[in-house]
Amino acid sequence: MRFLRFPVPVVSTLLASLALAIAALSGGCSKSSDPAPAGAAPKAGAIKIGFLVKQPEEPWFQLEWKFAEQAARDLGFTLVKIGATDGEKVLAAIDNLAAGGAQGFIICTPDTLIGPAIVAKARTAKLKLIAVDDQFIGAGKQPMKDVHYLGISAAKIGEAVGDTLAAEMKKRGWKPADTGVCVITFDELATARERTDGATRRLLAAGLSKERIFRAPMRTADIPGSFDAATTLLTQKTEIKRWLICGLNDSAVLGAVRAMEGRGFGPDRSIGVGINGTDCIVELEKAKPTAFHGSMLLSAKAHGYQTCEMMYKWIKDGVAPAQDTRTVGVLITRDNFRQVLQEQGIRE
Ligand code: FCA
Repeated sequence: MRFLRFPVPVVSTLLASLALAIAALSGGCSKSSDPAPAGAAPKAGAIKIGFLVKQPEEPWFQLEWKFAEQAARDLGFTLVKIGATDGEKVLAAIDNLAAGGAQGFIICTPDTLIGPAIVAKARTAKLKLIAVDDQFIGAGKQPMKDVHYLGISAAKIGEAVGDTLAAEMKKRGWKPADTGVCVITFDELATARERTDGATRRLLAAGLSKERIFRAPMRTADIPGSFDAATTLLTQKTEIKRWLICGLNDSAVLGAVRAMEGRGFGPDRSIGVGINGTDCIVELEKAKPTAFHGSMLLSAKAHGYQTCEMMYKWIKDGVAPAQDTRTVGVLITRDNFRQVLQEQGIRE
């Protein structure tokens, strides 16, 4: 396993200005970076790489694409961005990529259990494949370690969330006995489970009792899914006076923060720490602090740019990438987010 350092600063435009290119290939895949003149067919032998994401509307994935576009410009390949929100779209997109002359693709799959089907299709189509963010699950529910993968060190990042929540609880003088933990879970996704398990482990170590750690499963991994999960929990646990909130990513925590606000738990009585650092910028920019204390900022550049670079070298020079690469996160809060996001090339 290889660990990456945090990425070097790069110049970039605002997140908000990112164009959403969610196009099925048949409906016109966005060719974001083509060194050939507009309308011209790619030169014979030109490199074309697909980048498929499961939730194209989320800032995290838009940012991955943005860094992928940067790689396409720097290295001179054609990037095909595809929003693949379900298994059928993924399989159709692979066919279309092959028909369109691509040599490989990078994918954050909408369903990790279709990993074997993706591998089989890629093999038939002679396309190279790198899984990003969400690792494929194969036989016996085990991760498919034979598929090249770049993802986060999920357990460690989850543990850092737990440590941050525990430290904030202490700073405010809250006693573990008065405090409950709202763990917004999405156990069907391994990287999500590892994150929330990591946070839970550290909160237990900090003195929170098992009886006060409540798991609230999301039906969908987005803000409405988390809002509903937290609302159900709050309806049941009316005796809890203060809450700590963790989840798979920023959206999971934001949904719970909104649900808490609706029931009178503002920043004086709840604390949330997210993961991604890219989907909470508007929240941190709010003039008045909310319960969303901060987030573990991940390296969108490694996930977007570096996966493309790996794929490009694999296609061009036959150099296969590392089998398993894990990236780290750094805590951003209202105090430092502007500076850190600028350093990481996410904001100007
Ligand atoms: C998963 C999550 C994303 C992001 C990524 C690294 O795919 O759904 O929000 O955290 O891992």
